[in-house]
Parts: sequence; structure tokens; C-alpha cells
Amino acid sequence: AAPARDRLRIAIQKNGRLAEPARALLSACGLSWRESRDKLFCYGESLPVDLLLVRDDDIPGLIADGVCDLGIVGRNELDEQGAARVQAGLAPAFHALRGLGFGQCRLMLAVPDEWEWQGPAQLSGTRIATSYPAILKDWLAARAIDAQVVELSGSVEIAPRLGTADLICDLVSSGATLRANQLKPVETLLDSEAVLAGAVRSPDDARGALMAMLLRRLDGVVQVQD
Ligand code: PRT
Ligand code: ZN
Repeated sequence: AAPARDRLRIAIQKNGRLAEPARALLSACGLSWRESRDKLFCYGESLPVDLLLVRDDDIPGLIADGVCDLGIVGRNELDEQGAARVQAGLAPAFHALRGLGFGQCRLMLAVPDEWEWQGPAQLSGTRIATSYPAILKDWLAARAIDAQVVELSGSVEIAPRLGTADLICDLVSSGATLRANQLKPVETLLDSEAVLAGAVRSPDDARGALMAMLLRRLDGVVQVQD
């Protein structure tokens, strides 16, 4: 078992779309920090709650490994890594505790503009490019669709033009990226937003009480924002 700790550790994105809103939200909960010189770690001053600044992709794993107690991450990333764990035969290790009301986007299937969309059955035999292979495989399996999942780590939207896939499954917010690539959204796999994630098993030392207090404050702040 992980050693007992008396300080709570929260992983947030270092740079990117969720970095600023995550810090603003935690500040609004009354937290303040002293930043380390390398800007990877923020030492909590008002409360024993420290921040780890990381890539969003690393947040679910840091929680699973017990390195961090909580994390602020997109539901898309959390669900993808959760689904990948289940597909690999691993036990669930983390889950979403709260929706945070920012970072909204949708994980969608998008097809070339000229396609006439008739529904998911049309996808059999196609190649679908995505950075979310586990969620997509679950979605296809639930509909008994036999399609090929082409995993790409970035620039998914150009795959149909390059000929590496027939369609894509990617995050959409304004839809401008799809339009610029002559693609149109046709199915939503997931409605996403930033979530506060935590371990399935809560710590039973001093961190438990800290976590409960933070959640109470968060509920107050997120409600006021709504
Ligand atoms: O460096 P690091 O790995 O931490 O960052 P990252 O590049 O992986 O993530 P980042 O900062 O781009 O996104 C972090 C999270 O923001 C995502 O996991 C989502 O939960 C959320 N989010 C919200 C989005 C978007 N909206 C979004 N529009 N993430 C990505 N996009 C991309 C999308 O992939 C597509 O390329 O923006 C493009 C589409 O945008 P529209 O407006 O043209 O539709
Ligand atoms: Zn990332």
C-alpha cells in the first residue's frame, strides 16, 4: 500500500486548455501556493494541498498509482484511460467525482462532407482515425459494428484527406476544425467537460478529511458559477 501522507496532492494540466481554469477554480476554493523553480510543483500555503503540474494524459495514471490523490482532467481522457484499463483486464482505479463546468467539448464521429449519413450501420468495413481508441472500440462493439480503428496521437482531422482513414472520431467544440477539413459531425460518443477525478479507493489518513473539505468548497464555488 502507498505510504500515509498528510498533504493532499492534486494533478492539473501544466499548459493547455484546462491549466488556467483549473488553477482559478482551486484558487476560488481558497487554496494558494508557492511555486517551485521548475514550475512542476506548487507547495500549498493556505492548506496542505499541493499541485503537480503535468500533461493531461498523465493525470489518470498518477491517480491510479497513488502519486496524486485528485486530478482535474477532461472526462474524455479519464474515460479513455478507464476503458483502456478495462479492455486490458485491469481493475477500475479512478473515477470522476464532480463535473466542473468548463472545458466542454464532444467526442464525435465526423465523415467527409460528401458522405450521405445513414447511421452507424454504414461504418462496417471502414477505417476510423482517432486518439480515443478504447472509447471508440467500446462504442463500435456495443453496436456490433466491424470497423478498423486507426490510432493517431494528433492531427486526426487530416487522416481522411491523407487516405489513412475514411472518417474520424475526435473532440469537437466550435466545429471550425471539422469544417476546415471538409468533415461533418454525425454521431456523439461522449459529452465531455473537465472533471475532478479521484481514486476509486479514498485514502483513510489525514487526506480523507482534506478531500471532503475541498469537495464541499468546490460544490459551493461551482454552484455559484452556474
Ligand atoms: O500538453 P497536454 O497533453 O497536457 O495537452 P493536450 O494538447 O493533450 O490537451 P489540450 O490542452 O488541447 O486539451 C485539454 C482538454 O481540453 C481536452 O482533453 C478536452 O477535455 C478539453 N477540450 C475542450 C478540448 C477541446 N475543447 C478542443 N476543441 N481539447 C481539444 N480540442 C481540439 C480538438 O481535438 C480539435 O483538434 O480542438 C480542435 C477542435 O476544436 P474546434 O473548436 O475547431 O471544434
Ligand atoms: Zn494531452
